[in-house]
Amino acid sequence: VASGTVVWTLGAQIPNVAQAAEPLKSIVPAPVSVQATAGVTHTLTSTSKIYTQAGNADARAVGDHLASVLRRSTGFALPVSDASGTPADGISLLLTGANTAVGDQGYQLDVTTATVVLRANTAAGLFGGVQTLRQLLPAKVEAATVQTGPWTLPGAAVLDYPRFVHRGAMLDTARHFQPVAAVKKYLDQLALCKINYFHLHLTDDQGWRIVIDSWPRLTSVGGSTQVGGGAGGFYTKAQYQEIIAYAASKFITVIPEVDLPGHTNAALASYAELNCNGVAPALRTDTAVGYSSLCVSKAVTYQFIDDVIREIAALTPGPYFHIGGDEAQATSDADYQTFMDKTLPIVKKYGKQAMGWHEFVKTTTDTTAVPQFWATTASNNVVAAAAARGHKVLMSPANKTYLDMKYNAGTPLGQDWAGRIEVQDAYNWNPGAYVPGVGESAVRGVEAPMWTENIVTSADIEYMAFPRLAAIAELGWSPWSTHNWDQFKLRLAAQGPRWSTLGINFYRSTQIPWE
Ligand code: TNX
Repeated sequence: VASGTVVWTLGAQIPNVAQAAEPLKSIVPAPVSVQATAGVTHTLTSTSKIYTQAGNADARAVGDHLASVLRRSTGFALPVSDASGTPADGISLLLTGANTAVGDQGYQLDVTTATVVLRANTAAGLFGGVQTLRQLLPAKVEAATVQTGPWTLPGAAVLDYPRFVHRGAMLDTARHFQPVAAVKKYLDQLALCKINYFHLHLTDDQGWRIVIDSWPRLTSVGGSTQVGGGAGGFYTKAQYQEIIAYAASKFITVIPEVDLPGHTNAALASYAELNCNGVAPALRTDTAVGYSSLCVSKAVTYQFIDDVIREIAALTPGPYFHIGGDEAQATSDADYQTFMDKTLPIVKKYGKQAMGWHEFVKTTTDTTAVPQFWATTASNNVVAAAAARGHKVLMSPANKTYLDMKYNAGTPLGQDWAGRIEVQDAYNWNPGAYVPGVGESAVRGVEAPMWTENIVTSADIEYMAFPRLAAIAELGWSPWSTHNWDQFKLRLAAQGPRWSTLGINFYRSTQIPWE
């Protein structure tokens, strides 16, 4: 380490912390390691340039994304062009020379007086590095209109890569339909936190939200209402693809969910033949759960499932298909087993890997099936047995990660069946040592679900997601050695002005000393 450098790992004993520039101490999620170069800064000017790996369209797209963020607030031209070698000025986004430790999602960021250099092995890594770079500039860099500088970054060397391969967020578009614009807005916010999977809950008792050409009444009837009786809505196939492409531009993979065999009243109301008694029930706009089931004994049920999975899989580039499987109280255990025995091979047939709420995993020994743990009690035999067989588990304990839970008794939105979740509750647990028998190596990652029984607008989503989403994202990204509430709350506090500038309606928890 050269003299003049302050080196520390966040969460460990921080030497000379006073010497480090404030933004370097406030990155969320916390990087693996940060070195501050005392006395060095880099200032963007009207002649600054952005260079990207020559001949690489994906790196260029990340450079264009960075330029669009910076142009809005700085007013600078920031032309983007091919890098030749390692440029001697400007901001460079390079796919060469990265420390091998950064893997396929991490990055290395070096800020010197003359240059800002991001290095990664993939464009996804560069994109993650850009999210960190944004946090090294003043909060007003996030403004939509031109602001006054200076636009100064602290001298630094950051080395960073995720703890888990999967940092996810889910949005329930069934209970309250979420228009494409609202989904895109949430995707913008997820990207800030280095979230890389977006789980789209597309069907439930109260609504079916995606067009299936071979079963058109699913949306014309099943998509026509929502909780509370509003007009509902649905995505056309083109709109679903628009969401996927928008997510992909932020290196986020979409996981579609069709919740089966329960949570299916909207489908049952749309097609009488899917019901064992041949009678279509009424559409439902209440929030009860556990009363609906597809008819396990009818052949038409599996024709329906084949068509639905085939049509959605054909539009979905990501490797996962989420089949729900939760709260199937209206399906007997034997029928549930029969149902999964017939449905899981259909997911495979269309080239996808099955994901489901954790109870489905008791029906299969196929270790490519991913259980999503959502219980409120950590000890869980079904999930521990799955981990022992070799399944990788996605962690969404409802009393830690459910973004629809109230923060406290005074929270106007949300529910509290899994408890109330203040920011510290969302942060203070270890996904790699939470469920007995499901250790670090059996964990695929974390996901924060947003159910929308009484969450309607983007403002509602933001209020419930922020700041807890940042806590869950940090648990998924940052090394456990950085885990420290007293430091995390200060880092979160520094995000407040950024979120305000971005117009995010975050909850100003009294646990956080907001700046
Ligand atoms: C339980 S968690 C559900 C959802 C509800 C949610 C509300 C899970 C797999 N199922 O159907 O929307 O609680 O918090």
